[in-house]
Amino acid sequence: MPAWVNVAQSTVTVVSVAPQLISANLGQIFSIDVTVSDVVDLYAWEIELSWDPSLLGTISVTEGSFLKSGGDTFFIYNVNDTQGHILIDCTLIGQIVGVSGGGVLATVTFLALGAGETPLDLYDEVLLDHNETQIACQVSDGYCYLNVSHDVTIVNVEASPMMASIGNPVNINVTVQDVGAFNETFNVTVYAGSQTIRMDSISLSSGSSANLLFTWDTTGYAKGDYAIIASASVVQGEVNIANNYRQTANLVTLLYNGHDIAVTEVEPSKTIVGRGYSAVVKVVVKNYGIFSETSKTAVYANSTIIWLQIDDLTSGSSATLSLVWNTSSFAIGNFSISAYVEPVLDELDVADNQNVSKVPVHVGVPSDISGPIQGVYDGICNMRDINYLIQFFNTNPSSPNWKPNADVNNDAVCNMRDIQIAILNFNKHE
Ligand SMILES: [Ca+2]
Ligand SMILES: [Ca+2]
Ligand SMILES: [Ca+2]
Ligand SMILES: [Ca+2]
Repeated sequence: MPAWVNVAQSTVTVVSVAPQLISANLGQIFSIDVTVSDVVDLYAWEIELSWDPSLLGTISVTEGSFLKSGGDTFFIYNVNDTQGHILIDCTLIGQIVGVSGGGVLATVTFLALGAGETPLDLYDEVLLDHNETQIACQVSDGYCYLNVSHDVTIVNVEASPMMASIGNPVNINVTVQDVGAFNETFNVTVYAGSQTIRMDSISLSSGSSANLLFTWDTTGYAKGDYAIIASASVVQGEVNIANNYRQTANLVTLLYNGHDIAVTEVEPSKTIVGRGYSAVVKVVVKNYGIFSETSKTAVYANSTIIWLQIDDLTSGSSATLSLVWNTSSFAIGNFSISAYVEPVLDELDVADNQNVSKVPVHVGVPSDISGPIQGVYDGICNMRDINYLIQFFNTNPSSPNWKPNADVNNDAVCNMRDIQIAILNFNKHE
C-alpha cells in the first residue's frame, strides 16, 4: 500500500553574499551586500566573512536597511585586512520585537588588489529573535573573479604652433601611457582632420608612459582649420577604448601663402521668424592669408542686404558678427541667409568668400511656429501654436529644451509675452 507523505513547505532562512558571482578588474572598487531572506522576528545578528587578503582590501563597511526598519540599532564591525576577514554585529535596541522578511544586513566595499579568484566565505553566523533564541539558517557564499586589465591611453596631445603657413612644420607632442597590468605593444597614429600624418609602434611596460614627437609636414595640405587627433590601437583584451583617442583643444590653422579671406559660418538663430520680429544671424569671417587685411562683409536675406561690416583682420584671425535681422520690411516667404566678403587685392581663392546658411528662414504670421507636426509652421496661428508655446513656457537659452523659434519677440525667454503675440494674431493666416 503506498503511503501518502505530506511534506511541509517550510521556508528556510538564508544569509547570502549578493551578488553571488562578482567579476572586477584590478584597481576597481566594488561592493557586495550581505542579505537575509525569509527570516521571522530577527532582533540581532552576527556574521564573519573571509577572503584572500592578497586579492582584496576593504574600503568601507556600512549597515544595511533591513534591521533599521524595525527601530534603532547598534552596528559594529572589526576588519582584519592582513588575514582577510571581518566580524560584523548588529542588534536592535530596546524591548521590541524583531523584523521579518528579507533585506540587506550590511554592505562591504572592496578594492581589487590582485588578479585571481577568491571565495567570499560567510561563517559563524548567528541570528537571534527578540527572546534571544537562535534562528536556524543557512549561508550562501559569494565568489569573486578578479581580472587583470589591458588598457592603453592617450594622456595628452598638443600642437605647436597653432598657426602655420602651408609648407612649414607643425610639431605634435603625444603622451601615451600603459595603465593596464601587462606590457603592451601598440600603434599610435596622429591625424590632421581625416588625413594620417604618421603611425608609430611603441612598447610600454605596465604603468609606464612615453612622449612621442610627430612632425607634420604641411606641404600639399589645403589652407583651413584642422583637428589634430591621436589614436592608440586597441590591444588584446582591452575593454576601456574611450581613452584611446584624444584631440587638441583647439584647431590648428594652415595659412595660404598670400591673400585669402573667407566666410566660415552663417548661422541664423531661428528657422521661423514672425513678420515684424527679429532673429540673430551669426557670421564668422576669417583671414586665411599671411597678410593683415581689411574685410568688407555684406549679409543678405535672399538678394536684400541686411548688414554691412568692415573689420581689420590680422593673419589667421577671425571676426564674429552677431547681427539682429528685423523682418519688418520683408514679405512673408522663405529667405536664404548668406554672407559675402569682398575679395581682397590679389586674392585667388574666391569660392569661399560666399557662404549660405544650411536651412532657409521662414518669415510668416507671428507665433505661427507649429502645426499638425510639432515645431513646423502651417501658415496659421491658432491653438496648436499656443499649446506649443505653453510646452516651452519659461525656457531660456540655457534650458536643455530651449526652442529659439518659440521666443517670438526675440527677448531670450519664452513666456507670456510670446503667448500674447499669438493671441493678437489668432486665426491670422498667410
Ligand atoms: Ca584604453
Ligand atoms: Ca577666399
Ligand atoms: Ca500654426
Ligand atoms: Ca520671448
